[in-house]
Amino acid sequence: MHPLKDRGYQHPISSEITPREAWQSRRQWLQAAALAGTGLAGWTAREALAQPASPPGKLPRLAATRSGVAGAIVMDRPTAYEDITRYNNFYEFGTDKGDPNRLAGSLQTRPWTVSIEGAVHKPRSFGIDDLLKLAPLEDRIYRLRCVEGWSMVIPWVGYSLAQLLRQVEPTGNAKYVEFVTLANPAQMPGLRRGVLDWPYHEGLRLDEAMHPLTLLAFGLYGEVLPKQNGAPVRLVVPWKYGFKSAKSLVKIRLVEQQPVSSWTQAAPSEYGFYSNVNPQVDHPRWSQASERRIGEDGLFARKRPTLMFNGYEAQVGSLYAGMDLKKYY
Ligand SMILES: Nc1nc2c(c(=O)[nH]1)N[C@H]1C(S)=C(S)[C@@H](COP(=O)(O)O)O[C@H]1N2
Ligand SMILES: [Mo]
Repeated sequence: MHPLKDRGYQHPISSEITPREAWQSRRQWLQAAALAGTGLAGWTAREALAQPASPPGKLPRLAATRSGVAGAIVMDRPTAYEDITRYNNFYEFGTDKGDPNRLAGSLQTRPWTVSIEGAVHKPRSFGIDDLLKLAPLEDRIYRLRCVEGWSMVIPWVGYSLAQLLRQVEPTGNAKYVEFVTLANPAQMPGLRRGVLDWPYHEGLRLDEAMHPLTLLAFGLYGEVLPKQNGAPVRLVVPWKYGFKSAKSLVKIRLVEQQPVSSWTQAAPSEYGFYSNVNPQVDHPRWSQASERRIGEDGLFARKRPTLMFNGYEAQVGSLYAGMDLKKYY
């Protein structure tokens, strides 16, 4: 049985509503649900009332079209904009969840360039406006599962990283991709603390980076990214723990050797290179079998089971065929 079905969740199937209908307004959501013929039978009153908040409309809008990528739209209810933008991990602005929302205003997101270098035939620097125009922007709704045990559902705007990587033509030596993010002490008060090795850096295997679900995100809820969520451009790798999804990217390097990421450097026995979401492989200090969905806490809080590869097993499972996922955590 589908793990969410038996807990009373009934959603219209993804082919019947568009991503923006999923969050644009309570009325649209109800209409979409009714059109899909499922009604609200399986929803508790609390779920029906706790509609996703729409974005405040203070940031520029980003036009996008529905994504055709398999798995790009999960039908879990999107987390409220307020929660997505006030409960963050962005250690460059401090380690408390509220710090990025409070302090990221100092981040200068323009002008902004992302340089792509290393094992590529056509190394290049892209200005943010060129990047935005490089491929059609798509609406995608992904689960995001933090290694700490909480999750959200975020309606992103962006396109597959593969579209960018193809432009620079990786050479035969490119086996991995390293991501480097901004480290500017004048703009980022959190850099004063040595909690991580700055700049924040992450890595993927080339085939993971080329997977269509791997997203270069420029926005959420139909608007440009709020600074605390990694403006002006970030990575989103939905089947991996959230720390793999590096914010505010400035450099992408194609390399031959497996990169060591900031979190692996800080605690190699706790945060491995792969960090695929896996309910069967516990963190050394806590279980990863279940998660708390942000916005669902409170009196009627219930934990959700964590899904293998965060629910994207059908799309990405083959990337890890034959691998011991306990060893390659
Ligand atoms: N540069 C940078 N990127 C980062 C982080 C960070 O501290 N710095 N935190 C990561 C972690 S642990 C998570 S869970 C996600 C959180 O993304 P969100 O705040 O947009 O939900 O961003 C990831 N990307
Ligand atoms: Mo995280």
